[in-house]
Amino acid sequence: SPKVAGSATPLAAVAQAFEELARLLEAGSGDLRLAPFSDACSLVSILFDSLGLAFKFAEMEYVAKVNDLIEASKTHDTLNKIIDHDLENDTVRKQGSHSRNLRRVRLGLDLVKTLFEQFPSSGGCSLKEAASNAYGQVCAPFHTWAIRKAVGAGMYALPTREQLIVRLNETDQSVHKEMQRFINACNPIIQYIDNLFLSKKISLDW
Ligand code: 1PZ
Repeated sequence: SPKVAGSATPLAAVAQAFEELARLLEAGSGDLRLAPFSDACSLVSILFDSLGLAFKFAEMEYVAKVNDLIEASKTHDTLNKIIDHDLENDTVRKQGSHSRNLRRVRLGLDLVKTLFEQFPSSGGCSLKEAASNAYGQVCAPFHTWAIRKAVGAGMYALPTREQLIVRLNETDQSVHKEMQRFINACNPIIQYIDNLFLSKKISLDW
């Protein structure tokens, strides 16, 4: 698994990045900058390395969306501005637009957050069950039948809970602690993105 400078584990690095982002959000009086946001989202992909090859396509899909936002940050300063830009061009929901990719990346964050919230305790349900539930709750309503089928098949290739903890270089105790840090930091970010769309009269049913 990749080593991140200055952080003990991949999970701790991701948690720390989102804690810093949550602090920026708080300090920024309601305007979050796109560059630090997309950098933090980019870091989440190090968790894919622990999931195995079956989720390579999910990683590529997620990374493509994040990279589009990184690219957009060169011309648009804030999350707010990319949505305004797409509103002016009537491209908010258009495939490949920055706003649509922001919506997709937000779904990815919510998926990880929800899985962490439902991460089984030792002796609890399997990782496959927890991940299937989180996917079904968060992403499946917005994915096509073909994608849902592929994800369902991929679930069988997930590592066990114990294997995942070892691959993440965590322990039974530390894994829940780091996941909780991410959950706490990610909640206001997700809420902020939803409010951004809603404040511009854009629904979230897509
Ligand atoms: C630790 C997390 C384990 C959970 C494992 C569940 C994996 C979910 C796999 C999701 C596969 C998504 C495949 C592609 C979906 C695309 O159709 C959509 C629509 O794209 P568009 O039409 O706008 O071009 N793309 C997305 O929804 C992108 C978001 C994917 C979210 C998956 C990333 C989750 C991050 C996990 C990090 C470990």
